[in-house]
Amino acid sequence: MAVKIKDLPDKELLYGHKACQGCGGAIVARLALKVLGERTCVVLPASCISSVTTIYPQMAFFVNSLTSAFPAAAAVLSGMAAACRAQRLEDVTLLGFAGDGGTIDIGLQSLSGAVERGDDFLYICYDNEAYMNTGIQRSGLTPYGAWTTTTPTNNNAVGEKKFKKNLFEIMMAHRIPYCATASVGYPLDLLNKLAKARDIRGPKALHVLAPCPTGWGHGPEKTVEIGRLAVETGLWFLAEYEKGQVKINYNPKKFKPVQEYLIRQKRFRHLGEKDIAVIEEHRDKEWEILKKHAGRVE
Ligand SMILES: Cc1ncc(C[n+]2csc(CCOP(=O)(O)OP(=O)(O)O)c2C)c(N)n1
Ligand code: SF4
Ligand SMILES: [Mg+2]
Repeated sequence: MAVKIKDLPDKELLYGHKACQGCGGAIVARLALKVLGERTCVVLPASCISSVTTIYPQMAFFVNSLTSAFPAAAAVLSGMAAACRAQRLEDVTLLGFAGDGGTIDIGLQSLSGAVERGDDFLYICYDNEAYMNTGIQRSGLTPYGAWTTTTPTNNNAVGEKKFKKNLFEIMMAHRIPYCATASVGYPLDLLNKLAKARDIRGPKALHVLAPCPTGWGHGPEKTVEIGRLAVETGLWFLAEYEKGQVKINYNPKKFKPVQEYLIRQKRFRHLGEKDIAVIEEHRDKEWEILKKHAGRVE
């Protein structure tokens, strides 16, 4: 059944954290707990969200939470799933909440192993497209052209020269029971995907675009707008994979010009027309692949 905003509990399970104003990752965590509820145990690998929520004694999660080693979130979730089975705890939701670096780079093998084992957990990658907690270094999910401290843009350099890895496809390749992409720009879509994931047994993964005002260079009040523009320009996509089928949740006839998204962020301000053409060409190729997936049943 579709989630309605008015049905969400008033009770907050994440508050008093020290994230920057407008932090997309903090929005994702707050919304996740609204849907998943008090019987949630969160595993947080080293990241912005683990740092800003666990400044003792001002702990911000009002559910059980555990900070894991950077590569180990999904392995810890597997251990917790075994403990739940041993104690016959069936009403607990195990939630991994990791950044892009902690997921697509150092955490990928532990995530792959846990998904392969078929343990019952939900893994959320909040994607702010760089290692923000340690000072904005690039990750395997940093987009083409972005400035970071390890992809400098002086002397007309383009910034990041590679394209984002595709976590959605990586999870699909595991034949995971459910995975989806989402954006803080579409909170209802995110809430519904959280609810669906909560009710499916086995491993589930959500990849959520989570703008970061500090690392992306936009105003804190623009987080949701930027999250929407990413989707409307086709640079991010909303899709689900379930029972071997891909569904595209938002498929515009025409994308907005990518400049509308790029121009609002300081990390892209050095880009010229040639770079923008590269970004658009890559976007169109990615959409062709996505549409092919959506037309196929496994
Ligand atoms: C093995 C190991 N290497 C490096 C670090 C330092 N470290 C802590 S958080 C972090 C960046 C995390 O980036 P990401 O997962 O994208 O989360 P974000 O901070 O962007 O929210 C790094 C490199 C660490 N804690 N452990
Ligand atoms: S640096 Fe970015 S991800 Fe980290 S707390 Fe600030 S806004 Fe959130
Ligand atoms: Mg990050």
